[in-house]
Amino acid sequence: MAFLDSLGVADKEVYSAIALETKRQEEGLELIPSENFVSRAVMEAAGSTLTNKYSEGYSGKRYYGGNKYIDIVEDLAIERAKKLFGAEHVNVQPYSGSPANIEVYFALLSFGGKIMGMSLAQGGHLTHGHKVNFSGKAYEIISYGVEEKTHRINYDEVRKLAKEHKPKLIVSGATAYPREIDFKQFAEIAEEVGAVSMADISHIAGLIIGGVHPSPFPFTDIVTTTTHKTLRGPRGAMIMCKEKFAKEIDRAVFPGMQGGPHNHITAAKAVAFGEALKPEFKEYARQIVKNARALAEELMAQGFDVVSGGTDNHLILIDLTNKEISGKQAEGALDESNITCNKNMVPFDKRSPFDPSGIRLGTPALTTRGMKEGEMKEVGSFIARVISNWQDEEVKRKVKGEVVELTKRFPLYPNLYRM
Ligand code: DSN
Repeated sequence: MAFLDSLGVADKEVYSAIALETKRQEEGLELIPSENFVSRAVMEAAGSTLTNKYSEGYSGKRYYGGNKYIDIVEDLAIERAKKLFGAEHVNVQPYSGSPANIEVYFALLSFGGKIMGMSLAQGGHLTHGHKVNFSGKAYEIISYGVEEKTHRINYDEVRKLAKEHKPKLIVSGATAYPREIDFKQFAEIAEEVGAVSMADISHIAGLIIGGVHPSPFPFTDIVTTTTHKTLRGPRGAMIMCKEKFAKEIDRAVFPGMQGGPHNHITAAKAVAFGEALKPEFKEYARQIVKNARALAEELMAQGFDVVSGGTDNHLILIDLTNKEISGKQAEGALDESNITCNKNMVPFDKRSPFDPSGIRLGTPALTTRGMKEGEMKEVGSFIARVISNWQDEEVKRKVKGEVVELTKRFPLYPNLYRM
């Protein structure tokens, strides 16, 4: 070979950044609800020779030769995804969640067509129609949110809005909604107004597999999900749909929007789906929810205002308005103590998205490390100590030490990327 095939020898600069990031992950408490830690097997597939191959098209119908093994991998990913969710048709090629959503819109609507989705400011996603996103620029958007009093979706309001505006597509799903989503009601509302129903289950896909969140199947027409959140696979996405939408969806993905599929990632998706089919994954999903509940309870006991008064899923949204700290300041202070979360808007936030009133926390990653309710109590008290003393360097340093000690009891990637 013309190059040295060990990264540590071939490129010390990149290797050292990866090693430092690995150490950061090992020695920190990862509480961003959309993040997780993949297995070594998933990582190995993602770092495989499949990155070398072009495969535009679909299994058995490719635009390049030499795809017989790529077909095996893509077929495996599709079959496993179908089994996991009970989906009729699956496209595993979407590069990530945002392209997947845009591909669905591209498949179903002409530009200017009407889409109804949850507003980002109240828990939705940029691609559900935000004005700075392609979805908000290319389509007419009708946004729904949550009720001011309960911070929950009011399905009567959603129905009223749908009847008034008659969208062509109704999108359900969220990135900062700690409560159960009633996908069945969404599908019924869509049917009542003659719209197609779409559920973006990116955040909760793993919980659905584990039976701890209601599934959008079989009633929802189209379901998108990323594969790297609670599903614990590689960074990527897929689109699942009823057979009658299969042709349009596949054509929107390729040649409509994308080029060659990322075959190494397809392989990693197949491996992750194989893991998610095992009974242990259901246990993992159940523990995510138990941990989120335990963390929410501890935080409420410590005087935090938890949006909607708790959680049904993997995610907790804290409104810091009653504390002397903004979301951005809280994110920064926690980071100094090796606790990673993200600042987030809370419903009806009076502050800006760049420095909102809240932070968003989640338990998928810590649960992967093996932490349980007892550790969540500790984590809640770390968060409380840092936020109550966020300008006190000594407290932040002390908590950081305790965080590192806790993480040592839950090793993540032993012997991987050492300096
Ligand atoms: N970035 C994802 C999240 O954190 O929820 C959504 O795309």
